[in-house]
Parts: sequence; structure tokens; C-alpha cells
Amino acid sequence: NASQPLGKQLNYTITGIDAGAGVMSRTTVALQKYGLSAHNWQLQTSSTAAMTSTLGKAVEHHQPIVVTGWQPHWMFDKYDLKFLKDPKHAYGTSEAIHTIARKGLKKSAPQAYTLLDRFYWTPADMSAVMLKVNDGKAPATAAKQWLKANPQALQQWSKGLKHVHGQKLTLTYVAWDSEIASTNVIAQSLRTLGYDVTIRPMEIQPLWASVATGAADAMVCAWLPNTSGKYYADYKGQFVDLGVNLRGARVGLAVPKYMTNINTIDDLIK
Ligand code: PBE
Repeated sequence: NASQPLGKQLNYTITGIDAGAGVMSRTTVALQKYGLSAHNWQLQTSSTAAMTSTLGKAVEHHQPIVVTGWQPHWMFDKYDLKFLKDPKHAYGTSEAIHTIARKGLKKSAPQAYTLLDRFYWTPADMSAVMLKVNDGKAPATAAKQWLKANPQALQQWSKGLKHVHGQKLTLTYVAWDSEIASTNVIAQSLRTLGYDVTIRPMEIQPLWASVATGAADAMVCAWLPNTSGKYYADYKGQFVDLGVNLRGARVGLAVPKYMTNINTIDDLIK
């Protein structure tokens, strides 16, 4: 009933994703910082697929909804969404995605290490791959097509690198849409150098542990300084940070733009 307060209409629920995601722990912080918990608001744990499906249905019926959002993500291409302003910085200010390698990779796979170190692209690039996957393409196919359509990218990342002959490499990732896109593109790029690359999806804590223990060679999914900051701190000294592979990432609460009266997180309890 649209005449009720927003909280009531939404059953005081923010539609979230998997429990391990940084955007979930940051939202728990937001619930406290903005006094939302005290007003009965809660964060519902689900999965990316369930969240985007609930979001899609709400948009279809022009109903209010608040989700844990992030960018790059196709949800911002497919739907007219806005981030709620976060004056108390529950989600930090700006995020970048880093590439993290295991110790010793430089020595045992110098060509792969260099390519991983050079890997850098833009939110628009990542979104293009995500949209293809959302359109139903297999992630490996979407990655291949993107690399073919953007030959300068792989040329830059692999310039001057020697080919190897089937050396095995393992990349780990969490199966968020953004990480499915980046991991497939970097895996495909390494394959063109002759590496035999396996990509392995896992939860976020095992993801960091896999690189810290050397069970995996690298991952390209570290959202920093905030979203994955806890894991970065927990495993510090046990991995090599190869720096930023994407700048301009963002995490927060997102709503459809037709919710014109809701612009900041504070507005949720008005
Ligand atoms: N995400 C996508 C992740 C990082 C990448 C925003 C869902 C997270 O919240 O940890």
C-alpha cells in the first residue's frame, strides 16, 4: 500500500545477497550507523540471483525495493537505479578492485605474473562482459568475444611475453557477476600465452585462504579498501598485492530512480 511509510511497505527489509559478501557486512554497519536497526529494518540474506530476480519483479511492477548494490554490475545497465547517498561512509568513499597473487608466483610463472600485474580495464569493459553473460552467453564465450572485440587490451597486457607450454595455473574467484566476468577474461588471456588455466569458484574466506596458502596462484576479486578490507587485513603478509585492475567501483544501497523521495540512507526512516 503506497500510502504507508516506506519501511512498512517493504516489511523493513533490505534485499541482500550471500552472507560472506563485503556489501553485506557494510550494510550491517549502515543499519547501526543510520539507526535503521532501531527502526526494525533488517537485511535479508539470499544470493545475487535471488536479489536480482526480486529487483526485476519490483521494477516490473513499479514497486519500492532497497537492495545491496554494486557497480560495475549489469543491474545498473538494465534498470534505472541510483545509489542512496551515504554521508556517514558506512561503505567507505571509493573502491578499486585489486589483483592478488600467491607468494612465489613471480618466480615459478613469470609470464603469468607479468600479465596479471598488467591486467587493467574499465567499469565499461567489465559491464560489457557481464551484459553478455546476463544475455545467456557462457562466461568463457563472453570473455573470448570481448577479447576479440578489444584486441588492444590483450596486446597491452601480453606485450613481449614469451609463450609457455601448458604450465598449470589455478585462479580462484567468488561467483559474483562482476568476478565471473573478470576471472574469465584473465583466464582466457593467460590461455593465449599457453597456460593451462583452471578457474575455481568458492566462498570469499576460502578465496583469500587459497592464495595465502599457495593452493591457488592468483585472484582478481579484491574490492578495496572497504568491501574486502577485512580479509586483506587478516591475510596481510601472506600474498602479493599486484595493485588495481579496475578503478571506480562502488558499493552501497541501491533503489530504483522512481523512488524519488528516497535519496539518502537516512530517508529510509522518514
Ligand atoms: N560484491 C561484488 C562483493 C565484491 C564484488 C560487491 C558483491 C562483496 O560485496 O564482497
